[in-house]
Amino acid sequence: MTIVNEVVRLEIEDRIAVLSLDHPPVNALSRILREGIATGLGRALADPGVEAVVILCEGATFIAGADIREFGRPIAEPTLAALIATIEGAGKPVVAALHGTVLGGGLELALACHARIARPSTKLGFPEIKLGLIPGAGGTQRLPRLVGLSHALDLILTGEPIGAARARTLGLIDEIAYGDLRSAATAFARAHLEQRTPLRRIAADAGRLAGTIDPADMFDAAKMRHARIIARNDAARGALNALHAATRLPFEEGLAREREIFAELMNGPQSKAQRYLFAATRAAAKLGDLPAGTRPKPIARVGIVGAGTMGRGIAMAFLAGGLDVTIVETARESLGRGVAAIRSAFEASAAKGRLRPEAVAGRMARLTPSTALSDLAGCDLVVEAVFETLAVKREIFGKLDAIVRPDAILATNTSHLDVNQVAGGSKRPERVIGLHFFTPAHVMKLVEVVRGAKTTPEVAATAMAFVKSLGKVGVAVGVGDGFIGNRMVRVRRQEADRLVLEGAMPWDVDRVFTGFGLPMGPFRMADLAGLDLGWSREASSGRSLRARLCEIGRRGEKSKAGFYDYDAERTATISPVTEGLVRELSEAAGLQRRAITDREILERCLYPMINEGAKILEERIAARASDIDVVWVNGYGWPPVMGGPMFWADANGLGEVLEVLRRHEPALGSAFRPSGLLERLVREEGSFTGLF
Ligand code: 3H9
Repeated sequence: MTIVNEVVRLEIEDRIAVLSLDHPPVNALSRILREGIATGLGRALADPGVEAVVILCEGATFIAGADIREFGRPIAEPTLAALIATIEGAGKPVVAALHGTVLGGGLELALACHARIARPSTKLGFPEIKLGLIPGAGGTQRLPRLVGLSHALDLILTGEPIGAARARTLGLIDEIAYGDLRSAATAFARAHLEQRTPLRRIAADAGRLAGTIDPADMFDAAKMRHARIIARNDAARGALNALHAATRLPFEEGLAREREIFAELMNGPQSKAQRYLFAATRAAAKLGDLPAGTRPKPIARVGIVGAGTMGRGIAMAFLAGGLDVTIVETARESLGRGVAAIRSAFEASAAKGRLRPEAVAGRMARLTPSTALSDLAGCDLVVEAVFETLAVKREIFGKLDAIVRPDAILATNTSHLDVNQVAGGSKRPERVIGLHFFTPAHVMKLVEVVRGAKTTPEVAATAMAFVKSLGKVGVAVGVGDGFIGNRMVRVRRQEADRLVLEGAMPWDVDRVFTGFGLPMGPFRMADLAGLDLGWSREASSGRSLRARLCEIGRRGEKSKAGFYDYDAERTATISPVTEGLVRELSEAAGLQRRAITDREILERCLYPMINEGAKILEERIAARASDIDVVWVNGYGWPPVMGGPMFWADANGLGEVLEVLRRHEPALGSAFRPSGLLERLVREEGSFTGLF
């Protein structure tokens, strides 16, 4: 065995050289790894005793891509492109032995090898689009040649990985290794030699592209299939162009076109935003203040109190995560309705092909419905998802104290109550935490993990790890009304409501937000969530537009009417009823309606929201500005290509944000009073995202 460098070893066994790469955590193609592979490969190819080479990785995965941390800086030699050309041009067979997540540049390197063999659990994909990029080391040119244009379009535009079985069907890999990967790969290489299989260089022939009858039709079909991804997405347009080049240019020219597009995207604003979010999401997952040695505890059995909308969604998220769930509801009928709703939601997913039909039964078998809190005795974690009434939540926690194990975690799903006060209902406030799921909880990725004053580091670490294990994005937040997301939304809503009274219509406000780049504006979003959230007929003020709409049965999209009217396809149209109510309310408030510019709408709704974000940072409700952005992207549909509100504010200039707030403060009041942090950052020419 020879050590090539710190991360690459070379072993030669009976004519086969095995290059093993060991560059934790994910074998990213940093300079040192590229160097090691180039040197090791050079030696193996020059050695007359070596007839074939196997490239494999130690650790959890084969190469998961280029090293993202090197992006935006000059790339040191050897470049990935050069390394890939050397591999493909080798005169001896090079076999890629794959496991884990073979992504981006890792898959590009594997495609340069002459054959690929993978463990059954391997996932393969081109996630570059999620970083605002396209595969930049030949992926857009080799993939369509290997698997055909249509599949290449799907893989590159969605960025979603596929499993080994599918990869084998598409021809992306040649073999699945059911036993030990290393032995299977060396045996595979040996068979290649014995059968004198010609070296397959994907670049050297048009492969499946040669059989493409009508590429234009395939592009049109892919544009329809992926219309939502392509809209306003520079990388998607870049991918289409690069794949177009693959269909009409010789390989080398296509490669040059790919390189050009990759470089443009890398320097563009969208990729910068998406790369920032990649790091932001991983930073959010880490609690910076844990004492050394704090370890998360495993969670296997979970309980939920409440089978209403939230309880059901949370139960579905837990069941999808493979957990045993006990759901408790006081009234038998409500419990039955909740369980039936869970089953039918899973069945609907199965009917759409998103879930295997047998998985529905499997998940339902892990659900235990009950009307007795005492059935939660064996749970590691219990989440209460009952009404937003402090006294009720405190009472439940008090009762749970006597039922669950002393080391179990009690979580509240409150969206705005003081978690410390909820925790006060329990004799073990140190084991209480907030888990604020977003509706629908089985779909939305975000969970705000609310650390109370007494929550122990171990409970916080366990909650964060647990949320990650569900495939969700956890962001730790401090106690404060509305935490991060709802607190900022409230400021926006207050201003949007005022604008509507003064002269704008709800659809004017929404149009400004969609024009800005968000998928929907505040009024459309409110219709989707339901206007009666937190409203009751008995307590209705009847004074706000929202209350008036609820009173006449316009409860949002679910009732086919809210701020907008909805047809059977849920298409929103302008509502004359809403318009009439708006005018009535303006008159009742003694306001002379006036024309309001789009600029004013944006300034008044967006800038105080950013100001609120700054206050959230000052109060340490959020640990980092990037946590706020992670909340907005994963919980409120802020497009990743725009980074998040705090990133946007930095990019747009904090000086301008401050100037706008100061200009509006005299007339509009406290939401526009600039936060001290914002003033300081402008003075010091700092930025939100540069703070921590
Ligand atoms: C590309 O390849 C471009 C090419 O086409 C062309 C080039 C010319 N680089 O996510 P985790 C770190 S673009 C550097 O928590 P998991 C990550 O920051 C790239 N670092 O683990 C974290 O570090 P830390 C295409 C990376 O098990 C640690 O690894 N590839 C990279 O949940 C663990 O990460 C991708 O986009 C990287 N490429 O998931 C793949 N990847 O502990 C991106 C990860 O210091 N990566 N790290 O915070 C992933 O999707 C997931 O990390 C993966 C593991 C599925 C691999």
